[in-house]
Amino acid sequence: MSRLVIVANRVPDPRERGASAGGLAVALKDALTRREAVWFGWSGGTAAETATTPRELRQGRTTYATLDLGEADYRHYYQGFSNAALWPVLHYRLGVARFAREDWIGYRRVNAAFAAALAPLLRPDDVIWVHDFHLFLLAAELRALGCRQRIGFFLHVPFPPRQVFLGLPNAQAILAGLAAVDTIGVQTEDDAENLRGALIAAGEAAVAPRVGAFPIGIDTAGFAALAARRYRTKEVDQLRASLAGRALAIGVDRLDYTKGLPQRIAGFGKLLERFPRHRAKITFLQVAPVSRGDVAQYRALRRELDESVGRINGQYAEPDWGPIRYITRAVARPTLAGYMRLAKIGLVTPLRDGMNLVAKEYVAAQDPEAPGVLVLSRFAGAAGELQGAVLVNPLDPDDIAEALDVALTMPAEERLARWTTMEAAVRATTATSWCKQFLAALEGEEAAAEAGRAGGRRAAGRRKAA
Ligand code: GDG
Repeated sequence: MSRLVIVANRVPDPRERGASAGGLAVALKDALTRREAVWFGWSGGTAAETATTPRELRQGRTTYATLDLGEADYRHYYQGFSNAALWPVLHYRLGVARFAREDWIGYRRVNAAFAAALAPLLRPDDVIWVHDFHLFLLAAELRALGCRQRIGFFLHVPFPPRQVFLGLPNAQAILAGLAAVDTIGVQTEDDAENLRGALIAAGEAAVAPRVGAFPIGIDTAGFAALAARRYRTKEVDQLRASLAGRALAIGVDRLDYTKGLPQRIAGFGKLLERFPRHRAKITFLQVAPVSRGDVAQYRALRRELDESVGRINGQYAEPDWGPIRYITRAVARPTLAGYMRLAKIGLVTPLRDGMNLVAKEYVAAQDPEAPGVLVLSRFAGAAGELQGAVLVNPLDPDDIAEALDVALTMPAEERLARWTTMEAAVRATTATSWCKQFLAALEGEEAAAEAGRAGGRRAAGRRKAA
């Protein structure tokens, strides 16, 4: 089997295991244990200049190869073009995006620098899988250096309608860069349609047939087992005791303006205002670890949330009950799994999301005897698969309040019926199946040809022996 080369903006630290492992590392775990692999990308650290030679660390069958980013590259490539321009535009928020020509130049420079540092590590039969919007141009840069390996690209976030994407300065150049990719994966059919439309509009119609939907999943069985195990631990017992018999609703999101947090808090406030019978009967726990805390928009979001949580708590709290608990630190993954199992409601209301793994984790974490209710944004990729959720428009706090009321009063049989369909869906599409499907599409022809060649060699061997 040929070697797999994963390229992503961030490379996980292989020394940090277990509790802190998350995201892509969990999703790729299976693929990385099956074959020889390299994981290449940014170390997370900065230096005066972007490094030209990666630091390598080998663990098991994977070599982790990382580069520090130069200070200016960090500002222009990462904070600038990736986070301040591409991230909002890909989430349909053209108006929030901030463009600067220097950021685009920095983005191109880092994509080229990554390609130049990666190329010498490559073997002719490697298969390269590039992840996410930070590295739209990497494949084209590798091709310019003469790389002929198969290259796949997967976009974890949504792809907006072409009219929105083409509003991004340099959109044309990004789409042209995708012509260097053999298989282009996105989360949903809608994203695939949007990307094909943008490619056609940009004069890259020949690339459109290479785009396909590959919805990502989680390690469903593993997360379910973790939640069941962690349900009876000190941390979860403490939370349970503090609720004093009240229902728990939980939200878990990086603190990001695409996750719909202000609207969600407002929705919870509306529930207490419009449905007074739930007052002092439900507690909402929002876990929102700060990410990208050095970007102005994220600081503003934090201030807004501090204020609205404070206002609602001030208005409705009783001496022995506070409506909202809001934590801006990360919670360890096993504890989070236990909290999700304890929660009667999973409140997942992003304004836009490529998939949203929290929705799937909440479903996997439930007690099959008494599952909770998922309240889910229609604009999360996961909504396509999780039709058993109570779907809401995340921009409408009244809709969220009504959905919470429906969830709190839902009969047990309906809860079970809805959860059963969702659990089947999260078991059908897992992290492992996502990986396999994408790699099969990427390596399809190659693998089939190799099998054919091997078959031919075996037949020739038999003829010789005969
Ligand atoms: C991007 C796309 C797509 C969150 N808080 C804590 C914590 N988390 C974990 C969750 C979940 C992960 O982080 C977040 O994944 P999401 O999918 O919800 O969202 P993004 O980070 O925006 O991911 C998204 C995803 O890529 C995969 O393709 O689904 O649409 O935007 O696993 O549980 N984990 C721990 N503590 C926390 O406080 N341990």
